[in-house]
Amino acid sequence: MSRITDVRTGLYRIPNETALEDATQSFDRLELITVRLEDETGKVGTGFTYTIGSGGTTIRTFIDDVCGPILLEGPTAPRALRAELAAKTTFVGREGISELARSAIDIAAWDLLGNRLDTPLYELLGGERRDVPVYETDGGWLHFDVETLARNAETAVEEGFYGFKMKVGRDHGEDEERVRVVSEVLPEGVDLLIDGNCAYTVNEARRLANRLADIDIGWFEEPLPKGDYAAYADLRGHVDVPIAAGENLYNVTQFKQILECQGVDVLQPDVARVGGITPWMAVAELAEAWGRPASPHYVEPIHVHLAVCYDTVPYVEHHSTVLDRVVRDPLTVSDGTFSPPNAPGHGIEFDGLEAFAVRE
Ligand code: SMN
Ligand code: MG
Repeated sequence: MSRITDVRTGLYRIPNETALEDATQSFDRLELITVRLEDETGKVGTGFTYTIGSGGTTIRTFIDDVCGPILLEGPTAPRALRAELAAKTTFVGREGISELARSAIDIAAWDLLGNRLDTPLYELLGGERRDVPVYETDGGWLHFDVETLARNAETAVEEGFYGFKMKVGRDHGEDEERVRVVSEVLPEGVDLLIDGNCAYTVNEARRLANRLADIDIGWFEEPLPKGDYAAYADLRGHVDVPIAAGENLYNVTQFKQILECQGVDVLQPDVARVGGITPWMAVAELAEAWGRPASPHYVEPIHVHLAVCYDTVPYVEHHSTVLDRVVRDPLTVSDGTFSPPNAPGHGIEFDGLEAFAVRE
């Protein structure tokens, strides 16, 4: 197979119109770190990862300084390339900066393969094109007062979304009221999902779940601190609501560990953080083997290709409004669904990104 002859990276900071608030984070700009791979025949693959504000310069430097030379020497088939990168770079870490960097490269390698074979990503991965249900995240942030939150939930229903995710975790009395108001707006068939962004202790999360026990909640996402699988298992053993986690898990082993601890019901791998498409598929297969749903976190223009490969993906998240600002043909929601584009590779073409370039 043709070798990689050119590796280029980019760093972009795209401001959010308003900062998006959850219980532990404020998302006031999207940082995109892009990787462009070109092979000796002139075919190109593009990948990216993101942060919610900072860290991008370090990720870009890691790609340029550590991964770049390996890419120019190594294999180009995505799985072989991933194995090579893992062998040569995990000594500096299997999560965070280095896994974000490897994610961007893995996505670029699959896109390059799709472009070489003139085949859309979902087809390359063995999936059949179909409509994928979508749930809405955009209206559920903590900075919305309860009236706005309820209106946003109503709009999501009108637009046909299959679920509405709202943030909790700021004030426990307020949490209950906000969840009850939204639950009254959502009709049968539109799932209510709540996301704690790691803000609770086991006892606090358990009390909230018990107080809301009469409401049908599709999942309680990230109730507890990142990585504390024993705490997740403790909580899950004491509440009925399904527990979701995964946006802060950075490799297949961590998903295996939280499953083995009995700490999770719904796995939420993020292709731009878990190491790319190759490990994302492994997590989806792990979920399938355990009889658990996998529902991807964020980055829907890539996840829509991956979702069609599995019957165990109930829906994809709709969240990428900031990303959409710099993409030529953003996915559109139709009857509450997305379908993957038929262009070769992932089909994402950036447009207007240069205006946000960081030159350092
Ligand atoms: C979230 C947090 C940070 C970036 C993107 C999305 C959020 C979610 O927790 O689940 O949508
Ligand atoms: Mg979340």
